[in-house]
Amino acid sequence: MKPAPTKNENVALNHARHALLLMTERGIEPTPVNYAIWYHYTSGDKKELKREMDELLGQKAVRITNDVHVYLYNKHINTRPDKEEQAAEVTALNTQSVLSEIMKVMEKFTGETATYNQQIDQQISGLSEKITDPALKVMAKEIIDRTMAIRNSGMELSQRLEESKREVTELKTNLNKVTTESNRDFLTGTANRKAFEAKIDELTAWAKERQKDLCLLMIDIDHFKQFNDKYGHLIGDEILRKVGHALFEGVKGKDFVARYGGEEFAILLPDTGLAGGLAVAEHLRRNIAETDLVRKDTGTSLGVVTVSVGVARYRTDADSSVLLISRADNALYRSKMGGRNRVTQESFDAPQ
Ligand code: GH3
Ligand code: MG
Ligand code: MG
Repeated sequence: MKPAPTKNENVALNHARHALLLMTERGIEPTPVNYAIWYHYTSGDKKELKREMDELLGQKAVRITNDVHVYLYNKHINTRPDKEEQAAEVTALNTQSVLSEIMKVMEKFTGETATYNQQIDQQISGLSEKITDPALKVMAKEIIDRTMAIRNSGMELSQRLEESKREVTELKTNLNKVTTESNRDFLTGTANRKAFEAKIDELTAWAKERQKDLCLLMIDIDHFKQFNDKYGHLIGDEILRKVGHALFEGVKGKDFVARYGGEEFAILLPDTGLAGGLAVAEHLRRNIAETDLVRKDTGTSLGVVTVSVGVARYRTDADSSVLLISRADNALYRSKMGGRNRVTQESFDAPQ
């Protein structure tokens, strides 16, 4: 049995944990020098260091860089009188790479079976001798203790690692699945409205930042209500699926097809100007209008559906997702007013 940690060891361990927490919160690199500063800061045993750090933390604009840590280390912790020796100590401490040695110990531990107990004991005793800084000793001790506990539990660490690896992979797969499902329209299999809202914000920001072209197509099935009335909602759904499929198949990989709502779709075309957007829209419109829809169950013809399209281009100087959608919507409305089954581009005198 391992002796229980003494009260002092427990206190030191708490300081160590607190120090690591503060460093993580502030995104401070976990080098031994940086760690030493934060360990002494949390333990409060170097009053001047604590006072100076509190002052720095009070000034929001000051970033506590590695250089600031080295400055504080040399001023409050490094006891070597000579500047060159001081620098040597900082370098030695940071390149000694205590943590990577600990990782080596753990790797050894996972890799071998027959001789590993003996090897690990040797490594650990060698390692303990090398670490002189009290703060690092505490950190190393915690890791070594954990390693020993796993060893003493009699469980194969490699087996446990394999198990957790499997769990992590499984979790990732599930997470991906859930994310994909929540972004997809269940009926047509295209992206849904929620995913569209996110994508249009992402692409307008991208176009603005890189000064790139971006086009939006708003597409609405013509007289769809009549189809539903004539054939019923189930056939209506089948047609919606077919139109969604035709749109998806009719564009390139980086283009984004979404069901905007009801019998309306939206397509985002990155790297595409107004002329390109109009060409894609016309190609999709014609393709749909020329396709004879065949009923899946009976194989009989349902005739054709047509779509009306509105096309707008994102203006990188002064524009927004909302304005872009509204211009494409206006253009779509004019396609309907003009007789349907047509493509209309945004009107340049439309309100910005
Ligand atoms: P317009 O050419 O002016 O667009 O005429 P429309 O009949 O397509 O337009 P309207 O807005 O009057 O009707 C849209 C119809 O789309 C009404 C609704 O029943 C149908 N619809 C919307 N969502 C679905 C769906 O998920 N499944 C089915 N089967 N029909 C839907
Ligand atoms: Mg319609
Ligand atoms: Mg509609």
